[in-house]
Amino acid sequence: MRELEPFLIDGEWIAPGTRQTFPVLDPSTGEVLTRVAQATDDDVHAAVTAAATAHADRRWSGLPPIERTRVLSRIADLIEENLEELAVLETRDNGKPIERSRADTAFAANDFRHFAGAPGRLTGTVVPIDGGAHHVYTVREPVGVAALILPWNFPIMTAAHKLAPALAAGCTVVVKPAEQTPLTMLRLAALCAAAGLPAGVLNVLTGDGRTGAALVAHPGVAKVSFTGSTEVGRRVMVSAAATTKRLTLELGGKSPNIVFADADLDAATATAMRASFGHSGQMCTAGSRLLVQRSILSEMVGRLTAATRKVPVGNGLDGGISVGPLVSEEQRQIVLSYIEKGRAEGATVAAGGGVPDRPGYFVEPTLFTGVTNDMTIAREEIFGPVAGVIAFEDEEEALAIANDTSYGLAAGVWTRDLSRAHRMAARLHAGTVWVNTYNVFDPALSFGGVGDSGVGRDLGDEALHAFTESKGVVVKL
Ligand code: TXE
Repeated sequence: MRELEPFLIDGEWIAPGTRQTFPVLDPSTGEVLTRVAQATDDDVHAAVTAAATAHADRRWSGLPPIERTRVLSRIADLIEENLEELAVLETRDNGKPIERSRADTAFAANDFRHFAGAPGRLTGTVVPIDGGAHHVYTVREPVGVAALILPWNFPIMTAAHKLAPALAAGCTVVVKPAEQTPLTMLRLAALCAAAGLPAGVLNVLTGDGRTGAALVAHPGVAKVSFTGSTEVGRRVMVSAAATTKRLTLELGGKSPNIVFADADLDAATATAMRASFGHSGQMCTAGSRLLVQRSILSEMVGRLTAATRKVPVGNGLDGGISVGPLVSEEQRQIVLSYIEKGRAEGATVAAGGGVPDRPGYFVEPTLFTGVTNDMTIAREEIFGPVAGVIAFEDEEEALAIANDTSYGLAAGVWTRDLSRAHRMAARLHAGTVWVNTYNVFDPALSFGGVGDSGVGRDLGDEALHAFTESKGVVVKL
């Protein structure tokens, strides 16, 4: 790795030069991997101008759809050919277990593979308005310059979730990866160029929230797709309103994972470990509220406690690890303060609750019992390996507790009763409901939330269409 990583504007890799730089750390060790620049307002302007020029020149949208399909497919090929290198880079940058990074990178390739098929499918309609006096049709056009602002928890995957449909729709883009994890996005940009993406179509700026805010405020940006905290998402909405930008916001969650007494308890327990502690709980869909029917409460608490104690913790590159470090010391302090709040508000630590004796930003997988839905740990997104068991009597109470949140990203339901599964799926306020499983995603399935969990959807046709505008054409015959 170089000592300083450049960023990309209009096909040129720009060295940090005299700009302020900041370190990119390995969360497993605290070691400095490299440094990147804090892109300035001038850089933001240059990147947006490059993207706007590429858009105006129709450098990308003007290619035959089959050519765009070819480039997007080639990006998918190159991600797969470089999968191991990208996965190791992701784990070093973010800390996540290497198997997780491999899976995320493979998913990123699939995003491009899936959306590679889209350019030729972006068809309009013919609208029969008045019995033939006019010929009326609609076309789908790219929105223009899209700003893609990424989080640190799934760096390469979120990049692909947004970039693949944006490019498939014919947009040009400026991407700002999270300041904690810029490395795989920079590598992906090099692969996109190698795949034949014309200069200026994809620009990448490193920097923190100031760079993100400058991008959102820039009048040359037509659409913002943001994944991050609800608080910043709201600020993005306010700023974007000034120039009527289109928005997709994928924000936080406090998802319920509901276990009924008739469920397969082995599967429910094993999956609850992944849902709550996978990626150290740094998932917007984390099943951090474990709702358990009272008739099986003591049995499930026994199973969950034993399973939580066995979750393997360690350096993500070692393999076989479920819980790696948190992304930063700051994030660890936030998580530890939530554990303290849980104790102070009367919940019981059944497993974990502390910090393993090793370097890096680790927190033990922590299971609280005796949690009620009004406690802070049941209301606020923790973004750490912390889950709380909440008891319920019956279906109605499970629904009332599950829906008593300002969020609405995802929910899990565990039951062998098919009717109950569908009743619950219909009444849960969530963008995704998983029945007898959790965290199953696909590029074809749209993903996003209701309420404080966001606006619009990543993935699926909905993401593709959200990077387009529909135009009606009316021709008098
Ligand atoms: O998020 P931020 P942070 C949640 C999670 C986490 C908390 C804080 O609970 O603990 O958010 O994480 C850029 N205008 N999620 O501080 O600040 C920023 O540089 C434009 C949930 O990392 O929202 C980064 O690229 N952009 C989540 C991105 O926004 C701004 C994933 C996210 O950072 C900006 C991440 C501004 N004013 C965190 N300020 C999920 N949905 O999965 C910052 N950014």
